[in-house]
Amino acid sequence: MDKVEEVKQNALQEIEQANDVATLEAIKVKYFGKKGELTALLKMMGTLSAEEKPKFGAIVNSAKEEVSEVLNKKMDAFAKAEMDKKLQTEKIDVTLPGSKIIRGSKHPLTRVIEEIEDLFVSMGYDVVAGPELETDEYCFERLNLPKGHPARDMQDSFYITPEYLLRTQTSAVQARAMMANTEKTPLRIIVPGKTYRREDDATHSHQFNQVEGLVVDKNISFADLKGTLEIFMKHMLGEDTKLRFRPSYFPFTEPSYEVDVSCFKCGGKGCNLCKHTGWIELLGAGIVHPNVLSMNGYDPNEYSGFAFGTGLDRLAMFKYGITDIRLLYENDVRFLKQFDRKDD
Ligand code: FA5
Repeated sequence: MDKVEEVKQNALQEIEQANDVATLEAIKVKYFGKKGELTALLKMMGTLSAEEKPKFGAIVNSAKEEVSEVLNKKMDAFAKAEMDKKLQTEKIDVTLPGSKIIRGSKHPLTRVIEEIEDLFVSMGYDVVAGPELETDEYCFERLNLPKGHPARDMQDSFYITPEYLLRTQTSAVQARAMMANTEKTPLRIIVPGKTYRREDDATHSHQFNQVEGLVVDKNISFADLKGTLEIFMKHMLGEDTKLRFRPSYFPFTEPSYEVDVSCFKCGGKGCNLCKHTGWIELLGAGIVHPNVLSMNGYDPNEYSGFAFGTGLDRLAMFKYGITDIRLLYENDVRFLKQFDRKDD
């Protein structure tokens, strides 16, 4: 019993004098390890009589508990002191300026889309989206292009099933927007988005972008279409831009037009950009066909509308002097860097 008390006192004294965690760890091994002094005392039990054993066991265990409690308390105190020291010395000044991240630049298509959206939103239009995987019904049938119509050949398409295809034109959203507008409030929308056709060369890509415009209300006329497209093109290509409307054919508009803009490189005199004609073809447009109105929930005797659609890639190419459409889709940073602007 005296031996137990002696070992305990020694241990407590050593703990008291310890100045760091390492010393405490050593004390732990010295007393509680496999060959530790308190462990050794328990092993002595084998030499005792049956009556002495429980008494002695209780005394050793209580000594162990006391030493272990004092030891753990001191360990915790050291750990806390260390953490406090760390917090003091490793303070972070969140007000210091951060390290600079090299900025990317906006894709030329994104620039063109944003510019168009800003303009049309300022004129009271909504920007609307539709599915890229579209049904034959919305992409063609509801636009006055029934199955087997010869004008379907004008757009070489990617069909997934006989009923689903990758949309060939944002015009598909015309029908969706008209069907959704059950209250027949004035409809003024633009639809920028991806479109897909089976074509690939310097001016045609299998994936490209269009922006559709649609206005349906009472008393909408060709004058509204002409005025809107003039504002649109002058905003994008410069105030001196002139427009030329040529009769054309689209199944969903009647009358239909191809709209050319005066060449902004030569001002209409003729150059290699406009193939010496002075004009560049940029839009398809027209007055919404009465069949399209009635197929999508509108009475053509009461309502009228205009629609237009343009290739955004082509617009971006002309605006920025890009010669190959494929550059827009290759994600080459050397190409994209050329459109870096500090004012974004
Ligand atoms: C249309 O797609 C009609 N939906 C436009 C329209 C809307 C007419 C509303 C009337 C009323 P078109 O097939 O011409 O029309 O295509 C329009 C524009 O998309 C083209 O002038 C061209 O700039 C662009 N485009 C067409 N195919 C490709 C292609 N493979 N790659 C890049 N641009 C293309």
